[in-house]
Amino acid sequence: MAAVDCILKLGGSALTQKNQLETLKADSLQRAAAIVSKLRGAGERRCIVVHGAGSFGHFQAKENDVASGAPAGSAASDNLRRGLCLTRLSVTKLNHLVTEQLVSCGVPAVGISPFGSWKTACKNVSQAGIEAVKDVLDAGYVPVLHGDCALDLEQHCCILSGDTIIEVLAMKFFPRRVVFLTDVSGIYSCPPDTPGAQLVDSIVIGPDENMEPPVLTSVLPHDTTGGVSLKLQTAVKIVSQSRGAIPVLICKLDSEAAERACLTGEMNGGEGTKISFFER
Ligand code: ATP
Ligand code: IP8
Repeated sequence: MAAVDCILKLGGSALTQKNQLETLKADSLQRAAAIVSKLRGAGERRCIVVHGAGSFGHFQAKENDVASGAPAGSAASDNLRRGLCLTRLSVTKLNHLVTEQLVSCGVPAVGISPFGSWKTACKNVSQAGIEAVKDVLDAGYVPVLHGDCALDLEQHCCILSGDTIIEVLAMKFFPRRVVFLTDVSGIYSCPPDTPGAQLVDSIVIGPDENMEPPVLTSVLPHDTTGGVSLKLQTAVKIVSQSRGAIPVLICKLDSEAAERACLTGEMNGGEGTKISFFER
């Protein structure tokens, strides 16, 4: 399979006001689309964009407990099915907005919803819709996936985070780098709104997937996929399973560092967090 240059996660917290139902940050979306356009202009033609849900999806999923699905062995209730439909309507609305902005910046972007081709068993990915992503890339388009609902073999359905999707894509496509663009400058020693929180420039993953330094995290009450801690878990897996061959960078979408991180994989101290593999 031909290599991919960059897998980019546009965080739901960066693209939307995560606390206000279906509220887009239009300026941030424009900035994100301009970055993808520059990546293509710089010759990085094989890139994959994945975006989170932010305030498009998490509220509906939380309200209807879509992440828990139905108890094993019992049928899904009408309420659960309706909740799944409402969640999907919301995330696909954001996917349309993101794809539309990319196309208007000259990027040949095509939205791909994971629902249907990605499946889970007890919330773990059991089937990934890789072929569709590969075909779209090979045909010269930029696939734009998103966190979504998934049908689950054990519990009817669950929520599949964009972060989990990225972990699977990274192992299949082996990109030169994975970049997470979010609403804060990177990973902090503790939640960024906590007194004394400090941006961590570098996190090193040891041979048994331990993280140095360790960090403390928090999550919004309506976030159905675990917030920044899932992002860290994804980053740890990508770096350790590739034994450092795929670097992971996390920085703020609304920053000068974001463009450079995506284009070159370089970031200066104080600009974000680079996650790399322990070397003896
Ligand atoms: P989505 O899942 O909707 O795509 P996202 O990927 O943009 O969202 P979140 O999961 O919302 O990102 O994580 C980012 C948020 O995590 C930030 O707004 C920040 O306040 C919070 N956070 C909590 N603890 C930390 C930490 N130690 N370092 C960095 N951010 C943290
Ligand atoms: O925001 C969540 O995806 P994420 C998807 O990438 C839904 O974690 C449907 C809430």
